[in-house]
Amino acid sequence: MPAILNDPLQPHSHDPNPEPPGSDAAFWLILPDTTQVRITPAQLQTMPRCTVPNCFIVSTGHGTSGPFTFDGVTLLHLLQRYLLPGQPWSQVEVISGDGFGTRIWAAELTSPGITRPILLSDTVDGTPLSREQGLVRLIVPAETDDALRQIKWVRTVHVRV
Ligand SMILES: Nc1nc2c(c(=O)[nH]1)N[C@H]1C(S)=C(S)[C@@H](COP(=O)(O)O)O[C@H]1N2
Ligand SMILES: [Mo]
Repeated sequence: MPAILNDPLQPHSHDPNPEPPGSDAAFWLILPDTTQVRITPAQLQTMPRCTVPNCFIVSTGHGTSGPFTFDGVTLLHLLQRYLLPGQPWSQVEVISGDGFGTRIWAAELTSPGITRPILLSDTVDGTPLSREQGLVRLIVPAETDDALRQIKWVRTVHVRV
């Protein structure tokens, strides 16, 4: 019987998947005009880096882990690097290789005074993230409820008008 999937972008109870969906950690940035850019972990390392300390992965199932210091590239930087100046966008859908995801609104990236920005992370506590740990992992520092936005194995970052 085929599985019926929930909308992965709405918060819902979820048993975390421990198993990476394949070994390729590259992801696709999809721009509003449907241009697709493939971004590898090696390319992320050449971009301006950001460190966010005191992050927690709060699992309702297997408890809280952390604090972690995550390192990576801010999602805002990635967008600014590839979007044309003035190109409109309102939200970003971040989806993993195992079909999990979250929707990020522009205000979460661009509001003034953000000190703990949303990251595409490849490093935890100074050590490269393993594929099992989620490489490349979206880290949403402001989410401290249920880890539903801490997306492991990012495969597509879809910027929408
Ligand atoms: N790609 C992906 N990311 C995911 C999940 C998942 O199943 N797939 N589960 C989420 C949930 S419910 C939890 S509790 C955490 C678990 O993170 P951990 O494996 O680092 O403890 O990952 C989150 N991110
Ligand atoms: Mo969870």
